[in-house]
Amino acid sequence: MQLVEIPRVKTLTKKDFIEQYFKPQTPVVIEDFDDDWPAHSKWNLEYMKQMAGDKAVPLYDDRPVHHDDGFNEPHAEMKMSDYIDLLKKEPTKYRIFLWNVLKEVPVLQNDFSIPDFGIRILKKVPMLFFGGKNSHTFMHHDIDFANIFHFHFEGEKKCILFSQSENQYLYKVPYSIITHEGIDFSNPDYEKWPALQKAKGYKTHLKHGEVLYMPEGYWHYMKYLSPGFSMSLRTLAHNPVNFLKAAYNIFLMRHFDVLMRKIKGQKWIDLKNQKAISRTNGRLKS
Ligand SMILES: O=C(O)CCC(=O)C(=O)O
Repeated sequence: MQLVEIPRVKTLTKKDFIEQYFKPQTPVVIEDFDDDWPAHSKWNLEYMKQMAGDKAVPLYDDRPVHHDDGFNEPHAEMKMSDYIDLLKKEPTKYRIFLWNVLKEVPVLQNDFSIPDFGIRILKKVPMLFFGGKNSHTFMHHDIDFANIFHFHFEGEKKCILFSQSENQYLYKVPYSIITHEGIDFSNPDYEKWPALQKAKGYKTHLKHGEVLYMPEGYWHYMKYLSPGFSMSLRTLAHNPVNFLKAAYNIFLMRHFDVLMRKIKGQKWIDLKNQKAISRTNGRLKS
């Protein structure tokens, strides 16, 4: 993989964000964006335990997709206070993925405001993500091709991004939004996944108080180097083609995939994984 560092700025005006990053659809890290938010000084794992300790939270680990699973179905559940104790005690693969702060703990909204980057951010879906040391997400892109502003709190997280232009090298699994789950993007085996050598992408380490802008449909792999959490704010896809792809994913693709899992069982998952390999390696040869 040919990865360059994501550009970093201390602060960014609305005009510069639109001209230099949103229009060309290029990622950027803003280092000091949330300094004015109460969240900047308050949000850490202990505070989350105090504010949301009693909530039952859905957890995901890194097991491969199984045909019995629904689309993006959690693998376990725990009380938030127990989960945070676990994060602090030892490395764990369990992550919280897409947890709506507004719905679950509305009072946390007092700690941040919806920023004005010059594009309309959806107010109702501020999503939280948590992870233990060394836990990681699969490489995926968001189903809705959103522009994402990803604010990180406590700990450090490694992020690898690719734009949709790199799809041909990424072993994308058909009828899904993930790449082949066998790939370790932190240390890829190029003998097994030769096309990855051609993929051009971005990398960064995100720290407390930094915000990563991920343009529409960007693939992202996140590895928690220490326990921490992040909040993603999102917009609708602005590019009409991406908007249509989002509608197709949400209204057709995911339902078709769930139906095929029911009809064909594990064979469907295995077939999709084989196709991810044969299509990508086939294109590499031709
Ligand atoms: O950092 C994570 O745990 C996942 C983040 C993510 O997938 C997102 O913001 O869309």
